[in-house]
Amino acid sequence: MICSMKLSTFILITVTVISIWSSCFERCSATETKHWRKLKAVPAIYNVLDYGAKGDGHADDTKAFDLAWAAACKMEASTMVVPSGSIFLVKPISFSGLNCEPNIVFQLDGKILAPTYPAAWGSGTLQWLEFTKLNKITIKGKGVIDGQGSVWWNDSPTNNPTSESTNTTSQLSIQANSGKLPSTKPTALRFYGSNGVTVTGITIKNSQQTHLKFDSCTNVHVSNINVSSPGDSPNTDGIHLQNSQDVGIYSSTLACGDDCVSIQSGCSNIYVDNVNCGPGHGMSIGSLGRENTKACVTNVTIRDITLQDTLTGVRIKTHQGGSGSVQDVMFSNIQVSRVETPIIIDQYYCDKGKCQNDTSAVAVSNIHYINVKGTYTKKPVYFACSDNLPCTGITLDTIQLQSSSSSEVVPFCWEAYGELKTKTAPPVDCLDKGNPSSTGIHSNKNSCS
Ligand SMILES: *[C@@H]1O[C@H](CO)[C@@H](O)[C@H](O)[C@H]1NC(C)=O
Ligand SMILES: *[C@@H]1O[C@H](CO)[C@@H](O)[C@H](O)[C@H]1NC(C)=O
Ligand SMILES: *[C@@H]1O[C@H](CO)[C@@H](O)[C@H](O)[C@H]1NC(C)=O
Ligand SMILES: CC(=O)N[C@H]1CO[C@H](CO)[C@@H](O)[C@@H]1O
Repeated sequence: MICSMKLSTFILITVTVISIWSSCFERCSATETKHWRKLKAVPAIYNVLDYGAKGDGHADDTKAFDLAWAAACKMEASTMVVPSGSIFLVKPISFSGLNCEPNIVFQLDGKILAPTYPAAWGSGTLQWLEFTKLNKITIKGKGVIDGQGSVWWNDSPTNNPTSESTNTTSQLSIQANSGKLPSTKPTALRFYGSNGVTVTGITIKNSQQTHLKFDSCTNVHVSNINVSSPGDSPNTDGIHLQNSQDVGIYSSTLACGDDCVSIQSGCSNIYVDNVNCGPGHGMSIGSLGRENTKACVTNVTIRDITLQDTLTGVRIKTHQGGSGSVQDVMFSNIQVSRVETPIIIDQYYCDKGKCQNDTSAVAVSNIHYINVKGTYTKKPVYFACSDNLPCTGITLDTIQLQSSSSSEVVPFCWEAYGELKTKTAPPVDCLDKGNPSSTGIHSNKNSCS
């Protein structure tokens, strides 16, 4: 009796709880569906053609891009569309994320062209297309960003129109009342202060200077992009990373006039996989420590890279007088063809005529080379480390480098400490075993933690 009463009470309570819960569930899901319908009713797609862009490659479409962005920015997970089949002439522009909703997609299937007439650039700007202060931003598509950089590449750029833009009546009329291009050459596409950045599929060509730059960004994913500019175009880095963490660069082709990938101060947890580089200056960490600055780079993996006809293969370059450190770097599966110097650490890097000698340096340690193969034209291995602060923890495993001419050259080492994990070809006998007796580390100056 007592027992069955308890049971019926239990059933009653259970039924009540279930009915309350399910009625709540119905109400909640109903509002959710309504909310979802409301979102769907306003298609969150913003095509620049609907905002007045002409897309004829001559008219200035900057305003239309500004308007389309302003609209897209207000809606979470919206898409701004730059459609295929059109060419958009766009002046320097900033897609700012201040007061924007997160998760915007910039669908680039058409072509964006940089103006070549000086008036478009004012007194100079650091970048042409800027995405800044965004939370989750994706640029994807089959489109092209063309910096038309050749007008900037001469030492004293004048307003001579490029061969690619001869019929630019509107451009020429503006040129008539303007002078030269500014001396500051812009980066074509720059991301600043953003988290969760994806760039995939697009082509960036003939940048005025660096093609793609990430500064102060976290969680960056770059894949299947194509960077293309001539081998003799000055300072046209492929991808430049600065003060950025957790960056992956995958399956891309980089042909340019400077470093294919350049990893600068403040970068950590960088992963580069399956990249083809050339022409260009190779894969670089640095230069670091310019003008006595402190630089910190840690945890970099660069793997499955092919390089052809480049200045270097994998390189670390630091200036005398700098401080900070480069630590925990792995270069693996690096295939070189006719590369001047495939493996290089240069702590005497100097990109002007003469640089001051100095005892302080950016410390370089735990640098691993695994499976580096192919042909070189100048020197197979070049380690020029600081007298005061030798390189430590260099390991070489499975290195097979042949001269592409008949004369083999011996590796060069200066104050470079580490070990050979396997026999190497050529033999790298010049590497000092173990650790230097005095490391010379100025603990505060070189500490990065
Ligand atoms: C990259 O783009 C350039 C210029 O548009 C083109 O010539 C080249 O074939 C492209 N490379 C790849 C791998 O798509
Ligand atoms: C080093 O970077 C990789 C990404 O390349 C990351 O997965 C790993 O967790 C990092 N290691 C440390 C110790 O932070
Ligand atoms: C720096 O030191 C090297 C080697 O001792 C020397 O040849 C060079 O002249 C010095 N450079 C300057 C600018 O003092
Ligand atoms: C031949 C040609 O394409 N001419 C065009 C050059 O640019 C002007 C200004 O945009 C156009 O009006 C012409 O049709």
